[in-house]
Amino acid sequence: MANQVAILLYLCWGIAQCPVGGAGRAFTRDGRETVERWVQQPDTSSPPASACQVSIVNRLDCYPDSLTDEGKCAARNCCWSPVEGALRYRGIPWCFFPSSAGSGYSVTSRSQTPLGFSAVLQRSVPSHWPRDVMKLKLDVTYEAESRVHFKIYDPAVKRYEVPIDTPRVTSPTSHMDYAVTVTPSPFSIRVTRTASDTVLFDSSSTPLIFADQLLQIGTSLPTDSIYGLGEHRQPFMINASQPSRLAFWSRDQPPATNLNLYGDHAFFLGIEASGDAYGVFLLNSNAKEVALGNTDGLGLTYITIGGILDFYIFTGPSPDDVIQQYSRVIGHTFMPPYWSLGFHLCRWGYGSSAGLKKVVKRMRAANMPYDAQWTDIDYMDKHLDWTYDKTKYSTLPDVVADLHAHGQHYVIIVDPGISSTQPNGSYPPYDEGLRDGVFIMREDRTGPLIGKVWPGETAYPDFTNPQTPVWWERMAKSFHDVLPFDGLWTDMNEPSNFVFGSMNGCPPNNTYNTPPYTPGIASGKLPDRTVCPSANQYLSRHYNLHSMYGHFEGIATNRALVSIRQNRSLVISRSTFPGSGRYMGHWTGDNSADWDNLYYSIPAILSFNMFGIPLVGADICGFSGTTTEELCTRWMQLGAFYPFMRNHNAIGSKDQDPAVFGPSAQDSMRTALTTRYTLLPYLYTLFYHSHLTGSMVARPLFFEFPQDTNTYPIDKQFMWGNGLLISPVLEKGKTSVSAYFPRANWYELDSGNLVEGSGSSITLDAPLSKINVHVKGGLVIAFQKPEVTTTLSRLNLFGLLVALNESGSASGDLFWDDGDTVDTIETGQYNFIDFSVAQGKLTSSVVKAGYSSPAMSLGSVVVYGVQSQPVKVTVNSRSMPFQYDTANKALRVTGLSEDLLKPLRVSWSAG
Ligand code: MIG
Repeated sequence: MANQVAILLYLCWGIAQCPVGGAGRAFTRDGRETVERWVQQPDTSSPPASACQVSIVNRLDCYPDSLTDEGKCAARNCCWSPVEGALRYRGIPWCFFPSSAGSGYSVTSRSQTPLGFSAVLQRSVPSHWPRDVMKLKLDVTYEAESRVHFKIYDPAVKRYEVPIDTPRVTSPTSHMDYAVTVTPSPFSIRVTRTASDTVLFDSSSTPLIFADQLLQIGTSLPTDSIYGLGEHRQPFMINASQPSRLAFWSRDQPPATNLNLYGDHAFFLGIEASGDAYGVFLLNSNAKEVALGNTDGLGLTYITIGGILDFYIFTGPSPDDVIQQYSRVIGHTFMPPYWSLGFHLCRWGYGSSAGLKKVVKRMRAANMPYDAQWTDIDYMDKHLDWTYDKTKYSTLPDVVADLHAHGQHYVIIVDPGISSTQPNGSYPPYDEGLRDGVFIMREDRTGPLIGKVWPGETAYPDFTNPQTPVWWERMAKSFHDVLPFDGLWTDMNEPSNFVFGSMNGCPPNNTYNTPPYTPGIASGKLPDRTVCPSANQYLSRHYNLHSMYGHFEGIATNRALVSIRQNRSLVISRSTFPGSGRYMGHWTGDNSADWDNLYYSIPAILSFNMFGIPLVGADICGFSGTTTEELCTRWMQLGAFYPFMRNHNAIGSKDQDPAVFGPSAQDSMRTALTTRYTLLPYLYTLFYHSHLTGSMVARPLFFEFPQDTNTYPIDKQFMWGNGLLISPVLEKGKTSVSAYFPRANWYELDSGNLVEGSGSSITLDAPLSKINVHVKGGLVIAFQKPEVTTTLSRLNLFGLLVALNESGSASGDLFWDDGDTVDTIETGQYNFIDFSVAQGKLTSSVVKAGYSSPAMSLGSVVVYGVQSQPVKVTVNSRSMPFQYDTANKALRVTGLSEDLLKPLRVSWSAG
């Protein structure tokens, strides 16, 4: 009773909005009354008069469930302050909780640890959130020269922590590029890059809150140019001075601005005006949000509703350094099978195996380079996983055999939802899954949680349970015996649910389903389009693990495939989490067939490369809606430079495979495909580097030109590695493109025509038949004559493209193996060759020769930027005929057949 009075007093606080009558009631975002929020509020004194003076960015939405007004807001005892002007549409709450600054936490003790220091933090006045953790521990670990790790957690009660492997550092680093300082009262932490004195992280301007289901920490920012914070639809550069909120909670959500999409990546990279870069990673898988922009100065505030505060700061200083440092924490990409870098074709609704066969045939007749055919849920029998429709798709096994006979590969979709309504004993995935206890359990643990997806009512495998991958592999294996797929496409794994929470909804008045605060996610309700957060998984509540569902499914799926096929395999997942790149690639989901979506694919691809998932692509030509010949042509051209290239569309939409279009569109598409296939050895080598070091495959311009501030916002052009610049047309009706060229020599890929980059934009010709690609001077790129599959192109002669820089030199490398065997690097079954060029001479050094069949033979050398007609060209001391293009200053030597595993020496002497 006394407690209730206290609650009432606390709620009335004397704020202007304190309602007349009906006071003391609090509501969750779906309008249900809850007492829980207020139970731990011993502070009955009036708040300071400034309780509603909360800067825009620090406002915690008190009424996220629907539109509100002053009266409704007052009924929740919250502050009311409408936002006008441009800010009005940015989702800034008008009705928000009073300031929770209180006196914050203070450091009560501090101690040195072998790798850093620890501190005990104590709060004396509770925040207005239930279950404040009044005593916290801070561990700061100097993990590496350019990486500091700090954790704020409850030392008394073990809380949920994200189950991914991160480096365990045991020996101190000899040198640190940063300094960490702690202000004792109120507590704040600051990380400075010592070389530049830049403050990279400073939590002093935002109150630290650490309540059971509301954790908040903020930081200042040394720059307003930041990148990352996915998965969201946004330009690549996020302007941090513009107030906005980004929410994170994996969701089956077609990309739209400001909505939380399929994956969760709370990592960002900032580039400072000096060209130095740094990175910040919050390792936390709970629903969360990041508020950007600050009326008090540049800042960023994290709010998460569970777990702990677990941060990594990376000091760079180059952008590429930052990404390598981040990848070291989350893990490097898997080495994709070579064929997966070819062209993939898919659609939802081939209708029948005859319909599918027709498309395969016309693609072959049109001579389109094409490595993999996919089928979507309509190949299944009643949408049941691990079955196929024996009526409509009766000849599917023959189609697959035929693909394999042509050196092509086959990928099928598999959804996580397992039908729970098949007759007993008729559907092993459910029967055995139930027997093995692999499904996500209801809140009361009386049985599997049942939701609804394509096959009707479904249970959801809990891939965090060690039993589940075993069962999953068994199901995959017995289906693979029938239909030998080479890759698996894991869709719907946010996980998606057509009903709210479950067939019976979610247990009400439950702190996981309706927590005290819900971040600004689409719909405002955690169970929306997914399973109840209160459901039980092996490792924890779904509440904690939700955004990792696709990650765990992908790990299990990758392992199953590798074990079944005994070969490198392909998993392409819709939902991803930090570390997913070790096992899977990603496609960017349900875009639509319009020019806007064509553009937004570039920021998405660059962001996922930063997130350690370089094998990424968007649905080429658009998933929903009707594409046009022009749009699809432009999209095939751009898509030829997605690290993962797949054309896919929705059921009901018109066919959009390249072979369905008219002759000139087909020619343009074939040219784009041929260009990609020619460059695959270079792309593959970039994946090797990514696998080894974490550096990115697709990169923004500023990674190579961090000193050139003009490059920071550029996301309509991008690069492959540090050498190829891609400048696509992204607008309807355009036959030219304005492209930015940083200071360097750039050569048009096919002609060698020189563009002297001067840090300005140039208008390039871009007829519908052409995508502009330029090679940076200083680079050697290995290529191979293209074919209609990689199975064939891999047998062809190699070529070397040398692009000379201003001083006539260049370098590059080539990684090569059989493209299929698992762990070739670990077992030494690969080749690695370094190329360098100076003073009219190209030489190679064979760093590793561990793979010999078929032989690697060099058929041609092309050199761009040879200033005058050579008088003589020798290849391995033999004089060879050559052509010299005077206009473009390009030297071509063809008709060679040199063993690339022996040192190579090509020289051209000036006339
Ligand atoms: O509820 O399997 O993003 O690529 O074609 C839609 C059918 C389910 C969503 C995927 C899309 C796929 C579609 N799927």
